[in-house]
Amino acid sequence: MAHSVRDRLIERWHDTQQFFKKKDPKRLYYLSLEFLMGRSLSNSIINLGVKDQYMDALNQLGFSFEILAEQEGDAALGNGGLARLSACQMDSLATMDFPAWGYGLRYQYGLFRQVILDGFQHEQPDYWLNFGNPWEIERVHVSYAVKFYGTVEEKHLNGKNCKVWIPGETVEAVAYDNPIPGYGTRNTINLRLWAAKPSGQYDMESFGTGDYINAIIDRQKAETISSVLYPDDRSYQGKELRLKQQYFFVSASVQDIIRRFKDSHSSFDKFHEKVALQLNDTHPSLAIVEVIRVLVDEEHLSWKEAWDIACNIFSYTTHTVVPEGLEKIPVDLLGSLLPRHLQIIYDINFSFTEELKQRFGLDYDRLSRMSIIEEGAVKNIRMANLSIVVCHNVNGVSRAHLDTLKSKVFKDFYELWPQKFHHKTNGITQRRWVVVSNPGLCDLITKWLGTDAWIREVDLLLGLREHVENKELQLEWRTVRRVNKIRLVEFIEAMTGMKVSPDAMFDVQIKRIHEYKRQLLNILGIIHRYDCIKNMKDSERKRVVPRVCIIGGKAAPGYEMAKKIIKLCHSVGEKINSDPDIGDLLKLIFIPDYNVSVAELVIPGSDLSQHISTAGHEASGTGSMKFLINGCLLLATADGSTLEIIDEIGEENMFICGAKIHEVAMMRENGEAPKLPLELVHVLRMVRDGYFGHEEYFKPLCDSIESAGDFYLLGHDFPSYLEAQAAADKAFVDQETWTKMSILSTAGSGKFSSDRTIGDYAAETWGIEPCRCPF
Ligand code: 26W
Repeated sequence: MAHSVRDRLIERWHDTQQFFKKKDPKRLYYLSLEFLMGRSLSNSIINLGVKDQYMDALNQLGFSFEILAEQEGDAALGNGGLARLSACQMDSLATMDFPAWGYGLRYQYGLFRQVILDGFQHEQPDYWLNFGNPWEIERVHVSYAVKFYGTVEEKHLNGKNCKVWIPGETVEAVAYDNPIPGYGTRNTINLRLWAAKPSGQYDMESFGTGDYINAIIDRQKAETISSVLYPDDRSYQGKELRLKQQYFFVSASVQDIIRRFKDSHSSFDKFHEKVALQLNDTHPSLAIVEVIRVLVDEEHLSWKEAWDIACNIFSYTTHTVVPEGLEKIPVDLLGSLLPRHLQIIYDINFSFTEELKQRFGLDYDRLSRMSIIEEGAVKNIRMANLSIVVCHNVNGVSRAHLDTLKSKVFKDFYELWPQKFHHKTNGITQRRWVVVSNPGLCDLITKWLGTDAWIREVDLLLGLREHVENKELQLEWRTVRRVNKIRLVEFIEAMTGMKVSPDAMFDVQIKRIHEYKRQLLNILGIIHRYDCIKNMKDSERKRVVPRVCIIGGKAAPGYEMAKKIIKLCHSVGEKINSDPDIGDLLKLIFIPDYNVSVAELVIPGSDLSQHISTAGHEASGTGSMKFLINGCLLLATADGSTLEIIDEIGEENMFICGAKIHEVAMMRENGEAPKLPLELVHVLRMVRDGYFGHEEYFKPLCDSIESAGDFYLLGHDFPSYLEAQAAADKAFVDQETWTKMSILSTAGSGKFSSDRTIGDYAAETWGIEPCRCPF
């Protein structure tokens, strides 16, 4: 079936590329080291508009589409938020007919599989290409040599002094194309992923030495460049392989882009009118240096010409909130791997610091803060500074994120170039997150709006507000949600062996495990709830709203605290779930190996979802938007994109808790360790006393709150968190009110479509226009 769908995809993909070539519009190239695409089959047949035909054909052959679709594995070439964002944005770019391409790496091993043994996380390799990948087209003839190491020599060529880079190693980049079909359009754009292969050029040199066996082994080593995705989504460790990956993908992409441009242009005069390059965080920021290098050293443009082009074509989006999260590369490492690039970075930094001196005088503190080179015991290149200096546009991913960039992370740069800084609030695609994953709700929305046009024009969802009081809609809404809950009940039983009741409130927190995302706050709240129920009289128990608490997410393999949180979740779950006093009143489930496909199943079946990062730490957050559009209520802190969600659907339709961003800043400045609330002290006592076993192993978790300053302010936020939870219980008892809140959540979610995000980027950052291929 995949191969038959693929034929259709290739046909449209081919027509689209021909059409772009003929029209020669300004194109967007989206550079990202991570794409979390998930499955492709359902998405493809829906976007191609052939779902009914395929379902019929399969039925005739005696297969069920649902069962078949579940056989497909996820393409998990990314970690979390940033990676899923790029996938959603590709869907919007295709659907909105933008002449865009994605570029990335074809990792042989995607994000690790999470296996839980005795409550502990273990990582297993995700060899997703084991049974072949029907969605990619290998382009053996589209390949480029990528150079590493070596030396730079000065040469005198055609009356000019030139720099010539003599590489020490060459690796071949081979293209694998992944068609991305738009919805309701023939346009099918391309996601080109590069794989590393040994280079022919390299062969000759090493085989010449006579050491045949070692030459073969060396050849194989080339392939390691694209072998594995780094599973850490916050810290940079200055690893050589990571830097090689970045440059490998950037160099191949830049060569490809320049070659395509030169196919139809004889000079670079119009390059900036035809090309926009978007950097998804700083991971691809070497592209800036590579473009300058190719234009100066290989195309023989002047430095000024190359510089002007670079400044006009690049834009950068940052996904980071804390300065420590910014990427730094040791100068020595970069200098040995990419000697010519280091020279160019120094040249850029020289002119930049000269400009700074002119503007601010000899303010050495400022100069050292803003310099692209960080001085110190180890000299580093600050990739964010490099990106800001060159890019014409720097975007944050939510309004609150932009405020933080202006006032903290990039304060100095904001003072210098206020006009560069903007935000484009993130979004998610309603095609995958409703049409594919929640067909019941999709049909219901279409029925009540009287059109399915909302799948391309999401603002039409607002029309649901008119019907919110309609009892018939409310009943149908509850029925659809109930069916999704039952599907989730079955999934939970299959994954964990636990039977849970669909009558309970399903309370979900699924995302990467991080201290700042505060899964620990959630678990401590659950212990508190458990303790309360244990101490209740029978008459009181009758009033308890039954809950199924669901937590899922992966911890970076080296992140000890996150791993402890996973274990605590299991230990607490074991205790609660087997306590006969508790029965169906409370269950705690950990869903293993959380990924895109799991999210597609869990989100439509959730009643309440939690987004409770310490205010000021989540740049945006996009999980919340998927829950919102599916009519799941949010329990959240006033952080990242939640602040904008409040504006759209109203605080009265959500459960908001915790310190505000400015309060967090104040408490941290004052350095006061506030007194912990008694309920929290009691709950921590239970953990410390070994109520859930493993007291030594859990000690650092308790210490982080009680003796290490409670950096993430669990103590401060605990009471208001419990209040928000109580408010959710109260609302759930009145199912009619709850249903109305749920309908209003979906109705108000339109702003958080990636179609809106991409529309804003296209108009305000990239300057590209739709280019629609005729049917
Ligand atoms: C390997 C190093 C590394 C470092 C940072 C890999 C990936 C990252 C990302 C920037 C982390 C990330 O995914 N950030 C999230 O980006 C989302 C999309 O903008 C936001 O919604 C989240 O708030 C942000 O945490």
